[in-house]
Amino acid sequence: MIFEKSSGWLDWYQDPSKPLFQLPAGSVDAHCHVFGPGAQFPYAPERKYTPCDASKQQLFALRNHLGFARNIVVQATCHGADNRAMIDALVHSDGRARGVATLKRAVTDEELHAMHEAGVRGVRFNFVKRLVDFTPKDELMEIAGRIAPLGWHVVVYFEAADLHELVDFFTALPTTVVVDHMGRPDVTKPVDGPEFEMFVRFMREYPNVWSKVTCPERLSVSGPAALNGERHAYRDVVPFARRIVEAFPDRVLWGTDWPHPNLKSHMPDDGLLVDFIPRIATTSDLQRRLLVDNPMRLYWPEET
Ligand code: 0GY
Repeated sequence: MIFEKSSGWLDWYQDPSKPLFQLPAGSVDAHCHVFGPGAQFPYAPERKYTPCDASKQQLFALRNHLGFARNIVVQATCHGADNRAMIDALVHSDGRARGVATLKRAVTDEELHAMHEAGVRGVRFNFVKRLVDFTPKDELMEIAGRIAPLGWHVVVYFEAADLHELVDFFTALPTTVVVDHMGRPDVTKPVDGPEFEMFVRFMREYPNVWSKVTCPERLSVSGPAALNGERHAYRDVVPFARRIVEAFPDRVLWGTDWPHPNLKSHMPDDGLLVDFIPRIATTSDLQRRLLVDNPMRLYWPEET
């Protein structure tokens, strides 16, 4: 499938391959974004990067091409706390997308209820310094207290080195907490070394903590090169993701991260990313939980 390329895009992968792995029926791409289009939904003045436009129509075309049934559209930092592009995608998805917003404490109850109506089910707190300016933790805790009664959860994004400093805040949150990209482990370190062990212990000790086993393309040092001509890209990330999937099979999610903001080294082939899944979830039972049961329980609980 070739996406039609409009002017002004940077080069995200235009011709994703068809995955060899057949996704289970009802699979959810639980981490992806829409960007703009900037002419309709301007990027935030405080953004740290300006992305290529990546529209809802392109996201839905990719969903169908890869074989997903639904999407979770996560508000990206380049749109700040202006959630209109993300919400526009939800309301045009025929009920097949739900979302995660970025909020400021000034948000009104009416706005929260309108977002819920549109399909928002979570709020994202981003602690990655290259992406966002600092927000005081008391403001974040106040927001968490306001979204908890709606049944929403908190998605957190941070660097592995910052976990020890954030643990107390995360464990005080009154909701389910979903960690982006396994807390960004350094995959050149041992999978059973102290840094990743700390993340595993964090999940073990706090049963309300979930993890997205996402973004091998961001974490990998070995990169996308296929091994022996097979579709075995990002092999250095496999032991980390597999460990989390096997230890916490009911608290993991998977997503493409399309359109892969901010990647400098390469743009991944989303078909190759889908073929990463059976290497980290090695049985059909683990695959169904990762791709269907868990995201449905979190985002469409009324259907489970
Ligand atoms: C991701 C990762 C990144 C960017 C964002 O919201 C964002 O801008 O999340 C990143 O640069 O690591 O999950 O999309």
